[in-house]
Formats: sequence, C-alpha cells, structure tokens
Amino acid sequence: MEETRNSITDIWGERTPYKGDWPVRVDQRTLEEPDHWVQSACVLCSAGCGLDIGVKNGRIVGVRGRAVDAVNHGRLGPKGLHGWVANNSPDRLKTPLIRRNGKLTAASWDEAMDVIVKKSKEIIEKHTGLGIGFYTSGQLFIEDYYTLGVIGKAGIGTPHMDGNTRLCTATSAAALKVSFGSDGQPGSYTDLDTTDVIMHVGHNIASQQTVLWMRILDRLAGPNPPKLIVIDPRATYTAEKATVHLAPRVGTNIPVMNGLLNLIIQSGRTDNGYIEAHTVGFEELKAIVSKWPPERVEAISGVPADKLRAAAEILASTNTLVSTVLQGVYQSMQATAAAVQVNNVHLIRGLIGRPGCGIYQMNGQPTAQNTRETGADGDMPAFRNWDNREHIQQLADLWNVDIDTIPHWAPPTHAMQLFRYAEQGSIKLLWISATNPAVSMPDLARIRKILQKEDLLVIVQDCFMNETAALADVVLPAAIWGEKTGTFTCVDRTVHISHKAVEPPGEARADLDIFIEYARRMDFRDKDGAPLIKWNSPEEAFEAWKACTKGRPCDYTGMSYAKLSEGSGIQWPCNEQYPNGTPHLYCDGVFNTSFENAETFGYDLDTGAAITAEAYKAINPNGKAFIKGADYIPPAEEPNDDYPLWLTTGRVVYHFHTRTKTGRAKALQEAAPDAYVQISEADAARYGIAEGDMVEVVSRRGKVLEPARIGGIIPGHVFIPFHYGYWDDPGRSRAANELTITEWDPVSKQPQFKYAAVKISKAGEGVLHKIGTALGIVNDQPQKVEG
Ligand SMILES: Nc1nc2c(c(=O)[nH]1)N[C@H]1C(S)=C(S)[C@@H](COP(=O)(O)OP(=O)(O)OC[C@H]3O[C@@H](n4cnc5c(=O)[nH]c(N)nc54)[C@H](O)[C@@H]3O)O[C@H]1N2
Ligand SMILES: Nc1nc2c(c(=O)[nH]1)N[C@H]1C(S)=C(S)[C@@H](COP(=O)(O)OP(=O)(O)OC[C@H]3O[C@@H](n4cnc5c(=O)[nH]c(N)nc54)[C@H](O)[C@@H]3O)O[C@H]1N2
Ligand code: SF4
Ligand SMILES: [Mo]
Repeated sequence: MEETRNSITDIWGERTPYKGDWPVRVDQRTLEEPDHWVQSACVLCSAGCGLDIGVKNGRIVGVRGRAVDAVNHGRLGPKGLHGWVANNSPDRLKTPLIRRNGKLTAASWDEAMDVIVKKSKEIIEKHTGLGIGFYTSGQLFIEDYYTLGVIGKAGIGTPHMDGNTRLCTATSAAALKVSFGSDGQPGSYTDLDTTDVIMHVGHNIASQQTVLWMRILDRLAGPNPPKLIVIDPRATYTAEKATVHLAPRVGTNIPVMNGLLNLIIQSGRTDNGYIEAHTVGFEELKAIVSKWPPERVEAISGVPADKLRAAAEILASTNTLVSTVLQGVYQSMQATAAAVQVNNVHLIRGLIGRPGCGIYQMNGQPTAQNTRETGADGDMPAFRNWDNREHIQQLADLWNVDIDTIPHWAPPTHAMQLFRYAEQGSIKLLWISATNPAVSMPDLARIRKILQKEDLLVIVQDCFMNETAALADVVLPAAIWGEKTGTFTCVDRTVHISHKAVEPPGEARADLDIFIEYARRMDFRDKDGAPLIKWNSPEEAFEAWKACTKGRPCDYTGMSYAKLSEGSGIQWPCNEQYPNGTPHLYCDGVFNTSFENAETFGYDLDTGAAITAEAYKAINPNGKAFIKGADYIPPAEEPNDDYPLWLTTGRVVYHFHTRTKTGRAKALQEAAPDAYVQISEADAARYGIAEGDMVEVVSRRGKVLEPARIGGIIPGHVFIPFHYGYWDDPGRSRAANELTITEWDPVSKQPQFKYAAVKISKAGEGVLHKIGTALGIVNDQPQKVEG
C-alpha cells in the first residue's frame, strides 16, 4: 500500500506555498502496486482533478494525481483518493432486473430492452412522444448526454428531458445566461493564483472542492495572501479562514448582495468607463440597491452593518476579484436574482475578462457543465436558443431531420415539472439515469408515491441498487467511471478525457451503449432513412458532438481524443483560432448577447416570465452585458409558532450525495457514518438538548430522527446533511429531504433545498449517537459563529 497522506485526518495535506506558479504535489493512494496506469480525471465533484487509475490484474487498485494536470497539479482530496473503491464493491448491479409480481428479478438484456422498447412504441403510438420523459445526471460523459439528447429531441420528439443538474447548477447556467447571454464560466482557475480578493457566496469550498481550496490555502500561506469574504450562515471550514465572514439568515442573499452593491456604488469606485462601454441596466440597479442601506440589510438578514461595510470596502477597493457562488444561493430564495448580483459586482467594477478576475457560478457535479452544453437538460445543444428558429434549424440540418420534429414551441420541461407530469399521469415512462431522486429530490414522501405509481413505467440505469432502483420497474446495470471511456468539462471549461481502465462487472454496460442500443431497437431514422444515431463508439460520439459545437461559444472542434490524451486538460473554446484552448472569455468586453448569438432572450427575475424574441430585438444589447437588479421577496415558507426554526441542508466533506460510492469506501463511511442535526448552543439550551442526543425534526411534510451536533450555526437555524438515505438501513427516518419543500426559483426552476420551517424536540439521550466525533473528527463546522 502506498498512501502519501491520511486524507481523512489531513484533508488538504501539506502547504506548498504559491511562488510564481502553483507547485506540483502528487497525491496517491494505491492498495497494491499497479501493473499499469490509465489516464482519467476524478468524477466526485466539479473541480475536475486529473488523475491516473492504477490497474492490477484487471482491477482498480488505486489512484494518483496527475502532476501535469492543469487543474490540480497532482493533488487529490479525500473523495478522490478513496471513492474509486466503490467500483470494486461486491454489491454492484450485474444483470438487468424486471419487476415481476411485485419483485425485481434477474432478466437478460434482451428481455429488459424488449419491455422498454415495447412500452415506448405503445406510448408514442397512443399518446405521442410527450408520454415519455428522461431524468438524467451531472455524472455521465459528454458522449452519453449528447446521444441521449439527440434521441429525445430528434428521435422521440419529447421536450421532457432534464438532468439532476436542475437540482444542482440550473441557476449557474441561468445566471450566466441572464448576465452574459450564454452559459460558460468567464474565468480560469489560474485566477486564484494571482487575485487579491476571493469571495465565496453560499459556497463551502473547503469541504466541497477540496483541491481548489488547497490552491487558496497555498495562496494564504504564500506572499501577498488574498483577502477572503465568505457569506454563509454557518461557521464552515471556509468561513474559518475568512477576512470577513457574513453570516446571514437563510434566504436573505438578495438583501446582503444589494447592500454590498449599494455601498460599492456609494463609494464612487465603480468603473464608469467599463459600465458605459460594455453594459446595459446600471441605472436600474442603482435605483434598486439604493433602498438597501446597511442598517436595513442588518434588520432583514442579521448581518451587522459594520461587517457589511468591511466587506464592501474590500470589494470596492480591489483591482482583482474571484467570486464563487454555489448552493447557498442556487438552492435558496431568489436564486438566479441573487447569483446575478454577484455578476453585477464584477461588471460595475470592470473585474472580468482578464487574469485574476474570475466569476465562478460554480458547478457541483463533475459533468454538470456537459449536461447543460449537450442539451440533455432543459437546454438546446451547444448553447442554442430554443426560441431562435435559426438555431433550431441548425440542429435539424445537423441531424438531418425536419425542424418540427425538434420540440421548440416552449422551453424544455424542467425536472420538477417532469415529476409533476408523472404524478398527473401524462408522462407514462420515466427513464432515470445516474441519479437517485428517492433521496435527492425535495419532499420524498411525494417522490416515492410518484415512483410507485401503477401507470408509470420507471426505468433506472445505475450501478447500485439505490433507493430509486428499489422502486423501479426495470433496472439496467451500468458500467461507470473507470469502466468506460468519455470526456467531461469542469467548472473553468477544462475538458478531460477519462479512459476505460477495467471491464465492468457482470453484464453491466456503458451508458452510451445502452442509449445506442435503445435507438437501434426503436429504429430512429433521419429524413433519408439512415439511422439517426450515426455513431457506435465514444470517439465517434465525441466527433459528432464537435460538429454540433462548431461556431458556438463552447467550440470543441480543435480537440480530439488524441489531443486530450497527450496533455492533461484543455479549456474550450478550442478551435482553429484557439488551438490550445482559451483561459478567459469576454476579454474584449463583448458578450454573447447579440440576438443571433444569445442562448436566451432573458427573463423577468421576479416572476421568471420569458422575454419574447421581438422584445429582445427591441432592447438589442448587441454584445453588452446585462446588469439586472432585483428587490427582496420574502420566502415561500417562514417559521411561525408551530414551526419556529429554519432548516437548511447541505454536505459534509467525506461524502458525495447519496453515498452510493463514498458510503462504500470504508474510510469515508467511518469518518462520517451518520446524519446529524446541527443546532446552535442557544437552541440546544432552550430545548434541553445535549451533544449526541436524538432529536426529532418535523416539517409540514415529514419527520426525521437525528443525533444532535451543537455549535457552528446561527440561532434559530438547524442544518442536516442530505447524504443519508436508506440503502444501508439506518432503521429510522433520516433523509433531510423528508422535510424539504416543493418550491423552485422562478427563473432557473432550481428547487429550494436551503430553507424550510421546522420544529425540533429531544427524542432520547445520546445512545444512538455514532457520528465521527468518536474518531476525533469534526465533520465540517467546528466554530462559533457571530451574529
Ligand atoms: N464533499 C462533497 N463535495 C461535493 C459534493 C458532495 O456531495 N460532497 N457535491 C458536489 C455538488 S453536486 C455540489 S452542487 C457542490 C455543492 O457545494 P456547496 O454549495 O458548497 O455545498 P452545500 O453544503 O450544499 O451548501 C453550501 C453552503 O450554503 C450555506 N447556506 C445555506 N443557506 C444559505 C443562504 O441562504 N445563504 C447563503 N449565503 N448560504 C447558505 C450552507 O450553510 C452551506 O455551508 O459540492 C460538490 N462537492
Ligand atoms: N436537501 C438537499 N437535497 C439536495 C441537495 C442539497 O444540498 N440538499 N443537493 C442537490 C444537488 S446539488 C445534487 S447534485 C443532487 C445529487 O443527487 P443525486 O444525483 O440523486 O445523487 P447521487 O448519489 O450522486 O446519484 C447518482 C447516481 O448515479 C449512479 N452512478 C454513478 N456513476 C454512474 C454512471 O456512470 N452511470 C450510471 N448509469 N449511474 C451512475 C450512482 O450510483 C448514484 O445512484 O442532490 C440534490 N439534493
Ligand atoms: S476536489 Fe473534487 S475532483 Fe478533486 S479529488 Fe476532490 S472530489 Fe475529486
Ligand atoms: Mo450538485
């Protein structure tokens, strides 16, 4: 065994202070000496760390960071070093399963595909393709998504396709589109190496992108450390290092951001030349934020006025800024509106389109960017605009189908609506791939009921018997990372290739092969009678995708499997003009907002009402960025006498989502074996709860029982990590989403996991307490938090 550090107790490893460049540090964990290494990248978060898979006798025996990789310079975090163990887990799904007489029983691929194809054809004949829905992931590869997207749009002709990216980064896409005209992060991770100020809004980067945090820690340990602003109601590892930590009440990002914008504008240090030359809408913004003096912000958000002033002073005076935004914004109140205010900080100070200035409307999942790019979610491939007929015609030409085959009369159906249609019965077949909605969707009692409906055929394509598969009618065993080849793109547009290292277990098949097989059996054809899907291998699929991106902002035409395999990460656009990729977008101050180019014609931030093509033509921003303001709207559910506390939910460093992988990696599972409810010292005293006591948490929708963990959160708030469902049988109700609400952001349609009203009561002394403190490990939130 070779382990360069114990990443459970030493999450980020030794400091290698930045000097001129970010030094290389190769992290490795191998259980046996590999007989060879295979190039890949980590798929356990959006950071996109390059790694090599160690293989011995046809099995994965470990991983090692790639020293040459653009993203991580060799480093890996705890999930990257341990998560691969799940590939070898004995309980991988190895054969298809079909529900017969109420029980899932083993079946052949022929039998399983027959059931799916027969039902699909029947539905299309009786009800059209609108009876079929797909709910996919942010964890497959470009090749898988693109193929699925073409099947849905040009084969079946259904608008009902979305990804779990709706729960994850729909707001990232929406905020980028609203401000800059299209998806795509403007900056580059290298900005972290030189910037003077870093701001994290609703983003616990220390736990959630551990390797990006190592890059920041190395700046903090080096010369000219950057100042850090952290906006989070909890005292996270990230907040621990903050120069200024603003801890607002949940759901008050708009008041806080408006307060900051107001102070920046009042300080007179806006970049008026930039605003004039490259933006529209500044005066409206100014009018809205002028209503948010620090004292009013304090009254609504609880953030002390002097702290807000301190943060604003940093933002107003810096010449470089990297901002990151994530779920504390995206899954909360007025998600897109609040995320856009972060873009506005950059625009009004001209801090965009050059080194040291980056906005990360962060992704979470490793391949969420690609679900959005390929149109396997509620988008059109390669950032095309569903409302621009010219864009749809380009797709029709590319796929050689009639334009009206491709649904474009309205925006594609979002995930929350997909489940609603299934609930109402108009969707009769729901094909779920690489996501576990029975744990990750809000209001689980409702989701379980939908998945169990008699008149809904549920197909689950996964590598494990997760909570959703357990409710399915057909289960398809999937090959996963390490067992299939494909490409994916991390937050800063860096594309990696992940090569197949080992064979999948049993009869498990690559997702791409499953989708292609379905297309073949459904006999989808183009206008000339040729097969619609004209590719059979990952590389051919990638070539087809490249053709789709030609001339679009996310241009991949300069990449190839060979080129991706020679180096270690290329940033799109990569084409004839930029053969080695592009670190920064919008360097010339020209954004993708022209009528011809825009991915969206925009929305009203309060209501989500779409702006029509005609109205957009009239505004004609013509390459200028949009500065859009938004005023505060109170949340859908607020605490009252019956439910007096705010619930918020999120993550811990050791687990990924519903733990299908990390829960099977012994070291990670032992470090964080169970859910918990985090409450403040004040609330603990008020309810007579001690550390480790069992606490019942009840919302209007359900209840859970969790051991208490005290401290690190503002009074009146409780936090529960959402990782813990039921596949490893806890013997009690514990999934955070039993409690959450069915509400979503009007613009991005992202569900609001980050607030709900709950009540708590002590249910027993600490006997069931088995969280990681026993190991001397404090998951995520050790500190006291100030007002
Ligand atoms: N260890 C680990 N890493 C991961 C993942 C994982 O499951 N585990 N998942 C990946 C994925 S898919 C994602 S999307 C990302 C998510 O990464 P993050 O967004 O960093 O994770 P969360 O814990 O969901 O939420 C972040 C913070 O939002 C805060 N918050 C809650 N309400 C509010 C609010 O109203 N305002 C503000 N400002 N903050 C609020 C919470 O206290 C929490 O600390 O992580 C990625 N990385
Ligand atoms: N309360 C609350 N709920 C949340 C969140 C929150 O912060 N709070 N966060 C939301 C966010 S940001 C996210 S991203 C979602 C995540 O929620 P999910 O997507 O439901 O979570 P995962 O556990 O990652 O599910 C992925 C599934 O894909 C399978 N899988 C992995 N690789 C492959 C593959 O290559 N092929 C196939 N076919 N299957 C594969 C895994 O076994 C697993 O079952 O949860 C959301 N839900
Ligand atoms: S930071 Fe993300 S991509 Fe990098 S090793 Fe950790 S989980 Fe993997
Ligand atoms: Mo996510």
